[in-house]
Amino acid sequence: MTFEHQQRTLNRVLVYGLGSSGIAAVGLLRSRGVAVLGVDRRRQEEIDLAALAGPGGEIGVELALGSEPVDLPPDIDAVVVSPGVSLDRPLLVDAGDKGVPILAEVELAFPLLNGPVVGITGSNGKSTTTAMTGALLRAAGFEVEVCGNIGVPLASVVDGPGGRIFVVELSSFQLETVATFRPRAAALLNISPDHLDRHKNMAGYVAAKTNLFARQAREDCAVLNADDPLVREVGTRARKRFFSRLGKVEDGCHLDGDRVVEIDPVEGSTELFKRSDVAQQGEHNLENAMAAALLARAMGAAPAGFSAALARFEGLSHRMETVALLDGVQWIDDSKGTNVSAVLKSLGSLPDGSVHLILGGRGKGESFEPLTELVARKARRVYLIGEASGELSRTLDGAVLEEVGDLEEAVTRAAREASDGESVLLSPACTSFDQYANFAARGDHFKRLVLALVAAKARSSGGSTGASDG
Ligand code: UMA
Repeated sequence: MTFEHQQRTLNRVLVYGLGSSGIAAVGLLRSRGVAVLGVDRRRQEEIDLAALAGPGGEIGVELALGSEPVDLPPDIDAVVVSPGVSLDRPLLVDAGDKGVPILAEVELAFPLLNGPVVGITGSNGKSTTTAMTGALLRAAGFEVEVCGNIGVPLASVVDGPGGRIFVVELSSFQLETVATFRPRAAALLNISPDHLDRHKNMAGYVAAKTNLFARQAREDCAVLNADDPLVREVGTRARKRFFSRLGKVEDGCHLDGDRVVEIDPVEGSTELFKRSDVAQQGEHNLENAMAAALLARAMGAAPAGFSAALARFEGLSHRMETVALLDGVQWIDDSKGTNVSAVLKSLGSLPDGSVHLILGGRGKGESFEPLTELVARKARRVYLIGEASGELSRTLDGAVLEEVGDLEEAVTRAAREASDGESVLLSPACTSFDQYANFAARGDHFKRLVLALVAAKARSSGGSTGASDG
């Protein structure tokens, strides 16, 4: 069987990285009869071989594990690269030199989709907006696949009934290597420094993000944040629709008192929902809801069900998620707060002088300087963990800092220090990769530690804890 993909015949493909994205790519390629060579720096015992197995339980894939080849092996027609693999890896440089195409997993999946695509990117809020867009479309009666960087690889949902809308969260890593990916509607929520260790500088990062719009045509829709100067100026052939929390727009949506109103140059104005319908706290969640509503409108959704869907929307794990209220202290998991601007938002939503903040992990090459003033104002104490502790400690003068090493110690110290009416916030401004597999594993560990405190308290007080799970 031969497999035609973007006018190329693929007989043998190298899949680089065997995490969730790579495993989905392997499954898709194998189902199309393509021979696969799977490469990963991890050893065989660290790879989820069961997930890699085909329908009959057989692996059926050649594997090169435990180290990464420097040269591209012979007879490879394309390389599918996992988002976490940097394009400067020698094998990928060699593939580029030899003219062998390097495809993102989303690029592999895109031409095989049997429905239109909504693409969502931005430095912060993209998972929430992706889930919200899915909820609004479902409320309007559409079949939806919510997927991409949110945790469900696009390649894993290719095969399924027709008529689905694919609502895809896209990271800058995924967008670096797309060449034909063209969403019918796409949103850029905001841009602030992130992943600069990978993209080298802000220009590289912005170029990856805006690559989402590069192939859109006039009949497509680009949803842009009018309040973000970098986003406002994005160039695209698509119809630009803006959302604004702060001003008025001519095409898109803005606030009119409590009402979020859509403005269409032809159709006039329509109420989409009320600001008070948005169940999640914080101005950024209002922005996320505005973007989601414009995307859903672009796909033909009537706004009648938007208010109820936003009011029902539960929010995502590890994003300002209250884990427990213990002796009047609110324990909040914001493990997804992996950059400075995310922490500015999470910390900004809490009262001055009341926060025990857990910061640190692996830095991404961005300066922590913008945190200084807000941390000094909001945080009663800061507990520093992971590789970035030293840099954070040098930067955040003016705050009460403790270098505690890891999360377990941070939780122990915060439990001792925090008192009624205060909160303990894990919002680290860093990736988790120095100590965990990913932000979810870090957030889950935090939750386990907090729930152990709740259980210990219950034991010591004979059942009555004064605690509630959030
Ligand atoms: N690997 C190598 N060599 C390298 C780098 C990695 O062999 O140089 C291997 C690792 O050993 C590992 C595999 O590649 O086995 C990991 O691949 P990956 O890091 O791309 O992770 P996946 O499990 O495939 O998950 C990816 C996204 N991960 C990243 O972008 C880092 C997930 O986003 C996404 O949910 C998933 O695909 C499905 O689409 C996570 C993320 O942290 C949530 N994203 C970043 C963010 O949101 O900020 C961008």
